[in-house]
Amino acid sequence: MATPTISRSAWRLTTDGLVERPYALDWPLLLQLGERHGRTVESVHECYGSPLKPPTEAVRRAGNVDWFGIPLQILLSLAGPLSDAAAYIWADGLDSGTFGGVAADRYQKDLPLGKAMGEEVMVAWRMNGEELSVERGGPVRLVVPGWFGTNSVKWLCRLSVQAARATGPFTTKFYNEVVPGKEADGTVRPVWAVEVNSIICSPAPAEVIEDGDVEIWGWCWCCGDADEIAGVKVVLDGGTQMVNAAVAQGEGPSWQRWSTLLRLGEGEHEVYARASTAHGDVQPLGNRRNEVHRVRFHIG
Ligand SMILES: Nc1nc2c(c(=O)[nH]1)N[C@H]1C(S)=C(S)[C@@H](COP(=O)(O)O)O[C@H]1N2
Ligand SMILES: [Mo]
Repeated sequence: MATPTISRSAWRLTTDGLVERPYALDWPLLLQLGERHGRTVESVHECYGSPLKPPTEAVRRAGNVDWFGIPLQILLSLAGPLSDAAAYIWADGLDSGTFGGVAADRYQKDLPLGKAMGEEVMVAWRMNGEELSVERGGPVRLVVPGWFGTNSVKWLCRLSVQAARATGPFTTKFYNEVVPGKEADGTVRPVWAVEVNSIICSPAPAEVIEDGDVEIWGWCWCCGDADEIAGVKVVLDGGTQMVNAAVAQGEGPSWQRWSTLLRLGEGEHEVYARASTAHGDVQPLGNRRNEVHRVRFHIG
């Protein structure tokens, strides 16, 4: 909607809902907790794309980030035992305004308790070693590794333990999509776990390279939860060469580097990379937000 103006001295993070001891935390207290429980998580940060458009075009807005903060589960545990009815954590950001013709006084998302309790899910205030800027969600944001960026609520002001899904527009009207392959019966799911994906970093589009052995490389990732990258296939010129790239070990929810050497002759070439997971998910060849990335380049 719009970037809010937040004064650090007035900022509070409230934890309430189905808990024994609702409480509010200010900035100095958060820093104190950080000294005891602070940790760093390296994680892919990927935008799903506009929820006003169908997910049939590649987006490729992704990065890999070092986040510093404390696990969400610690903030929840400070509120005492959760009620048996607890099933979701609602997270509110302080931005308000209108999006897609709908007015909202908060940006509100939710996480099922199972994900929220994962040790990778953080309330973060540093990114890549620096204090979070206001554009990045400072003073404090939620970070949900393995899930699309939309779930990582910026300008966090409230965590609420609830029995049912959040009721605001960003969980009801926006950010729900038809499950790929279920178009016929229209089964819908929330935009939560990222889909298997990869990008080519080199060659760059339209790059001119000398002939010989050329390194093709990029990054690949998937949601990490209970799944992992099984491999990356590199396909040249519609299939004249097909090889399995070497995939470097990743750390937790971070992306992984893949690379291969191809011997290339003069002329125009097109290469794509196709990542797959241990669960058998594979990047679509087209017509989908995580479709394979194709790069055309020139040798000679
Ligand atoms: N409060 C709030 N948090 C938000 C959003 C927002 O509009 N308001 N946008 C989300 C979306 S869609 C994405 S992709 C990420 C972008 O985070 P970045 O700007 O740090 O890349 O923030 C998410 N968190
Ligand atoms: Mo996004």
